[in-house]
Amino acid sequence: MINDKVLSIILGGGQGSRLYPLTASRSKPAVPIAGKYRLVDIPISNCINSDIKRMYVLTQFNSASLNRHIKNTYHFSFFSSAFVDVLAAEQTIASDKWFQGTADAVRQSMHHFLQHDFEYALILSGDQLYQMDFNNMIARHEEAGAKISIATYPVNAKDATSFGILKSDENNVITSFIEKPSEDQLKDWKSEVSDDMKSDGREYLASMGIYIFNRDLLIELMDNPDTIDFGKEIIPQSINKHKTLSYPFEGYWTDIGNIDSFFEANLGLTDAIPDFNLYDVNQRVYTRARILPTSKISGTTLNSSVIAEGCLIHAAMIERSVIGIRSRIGKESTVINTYMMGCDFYESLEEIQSNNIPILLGIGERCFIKNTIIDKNCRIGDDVRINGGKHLEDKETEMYLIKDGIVVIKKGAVIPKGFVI
Ligand code: ADQ
Ligand code: ADP
Repeated sequence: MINDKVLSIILGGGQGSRLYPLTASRSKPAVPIAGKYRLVDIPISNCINSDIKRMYVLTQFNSASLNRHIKNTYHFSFFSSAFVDVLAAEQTIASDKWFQGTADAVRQSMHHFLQHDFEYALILSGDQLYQMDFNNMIARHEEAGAKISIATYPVNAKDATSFGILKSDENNVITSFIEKPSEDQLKDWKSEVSDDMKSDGREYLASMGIYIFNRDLLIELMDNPDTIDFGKEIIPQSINKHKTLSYPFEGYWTDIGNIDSFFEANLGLTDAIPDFNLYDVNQRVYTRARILPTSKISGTTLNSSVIAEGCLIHAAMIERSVIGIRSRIGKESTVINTYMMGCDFYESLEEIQSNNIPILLGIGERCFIKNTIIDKNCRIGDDVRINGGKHLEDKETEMYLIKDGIVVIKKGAVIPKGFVI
C-alpha cells in the first residue's frame, strides 16, 4: 500500500555542528545510531510504517556514505512509485547555495517536489528518536480542515527554551507560538495539561518540528524568499492567518541533535524496557541488511548491553553499553556506559597474523573505557584508559573530543598503547 496524498520531506540537517565530530566526514543523516542503524532510518521507517513511501531527504552535503546507505537499503518494487531521494545543497566556492535554514532548504528543492502529485507535504526532522503513525495526524488534519498541522509534546521549563512553544484553544487550533522563548518569557506560555504531566512539570506545549502543510499553502509560503526557517518565520507568521492545528503526540519522543542527547538516546536502549522500542514488529526500524555472521563472545560478563551482529568479543566486562557491528574487543578489557559504533570491515586472519598491523581494529587488551562514544573504524591499543565523566574539561585533539564529560573518539582514530584520557 502507498499513501499517494502525502509527500514526505526529511530535513536531514544543517551543518551538523552540534554533532561534531560525528559529522566531520559524513552528513548528519548518515550518523550511525543504535549499533547498526543511521539517523535517517528513523524518519524513513516511520514513513514506511505509515505507508508513506515517497520521501526526499534534504542534506547540506552529499556524502558518499549517505547515498550508499539509501541506495543499498531502500529499494522498492519496480512497479511502485515509492522512492527515497537525497537532495543536497549545491555547494559553490562562495558556498552561498548552502541551505540557509529549514524553510530555505524546502524552498530550494520545491521544483523537485512539485513534479509529484500530492495533497500534503509532511515535513520531518532528521534528528529525533520516536515512533509515530503519521496517518492519525493526517486524519486529524483533514477532519479539522486545517491548512497546517504541528505535532506537539509537553515539555518542562528547562527544555522549553530550546523548542518552539505554543498555545492552542479547546479545538486544538494554535492561537500563539514563540520560537525558543527565554526563561523570562516562559511564565506566559503554560498550557492546560493532564495531572500526570503537571506533576512532572511538563506544562509547556512544544512543537516537535513535524509539520503537515497543504500543497497550495506551501507553494504560497515558499514564494517569499525572506523566510529562512519554519520555527522562526513560517510558523509564527502563519498562526491566525491559516488554520494551524496542534496534534498532541503521546508516545516517546526525543531530540538527538547534540552529543549529550545522542549519547543518552543510544545508552537508553540498554534499559530493561527502553522508551524507544526496537523490538516492536508493527513499527519496525529498517536499515541496511548486511548479512553479517552472529556475534561471538567469550569470557565476558555482560550487563544491560546491546550487541550488534558480527562482533568478536573477549572483554572481561561490558556494562550499559551499545556495541556496534563488527566490533572487536580484546581480553581483560572493561567497557562501561559506552557507545561503540563498530567497523565497516574486518581485518583478515592473514593480515592479523602477519604482524604488520601495529594496532588492530577495535579495542585492545586490558583497556578501561567509560562514558565514551567510539566512532567507526577506531584502533584502540592495549592498556588504554579512557575515563570519561564530568571531571573532564571540554577539549579537542586530533584523536578525540571531550564535550560535557563525554569522550568522543573520532572516526578511524588510532589511540596508542597505554594512552590515558
Ligand atoms: P531546531 O531543532 O532548533 O527547532 P532546526 O535547527 O531548524 O531547528 O532543525 C530542524 C531540523 O532541520 C533538524 O533535523 C535539522 O537537522 C534540520 N535542518 C536544520 N537546518 C537545515 C538545513 N539548512 N538544511 C536541511 N536541514 C536542516 C525546530 C523548530 C522548533 C521545534 C524543534 C523540535 O524550529 O520550533 O520545537 O525543531 O525539535
Ligand atoms: P560512515 O559510517 O563514516 O558514513 P561509510 O559509509 O563511508 O562510513 O563507510 C562504510 C563503507 O565503507 C562500508 O560499507 C565498507 O564497505 C567501506 N569501507 C570503508 N573503509 C574500508 C576499508 N578500509 N576497507 C574496506 N572497506 C571499507
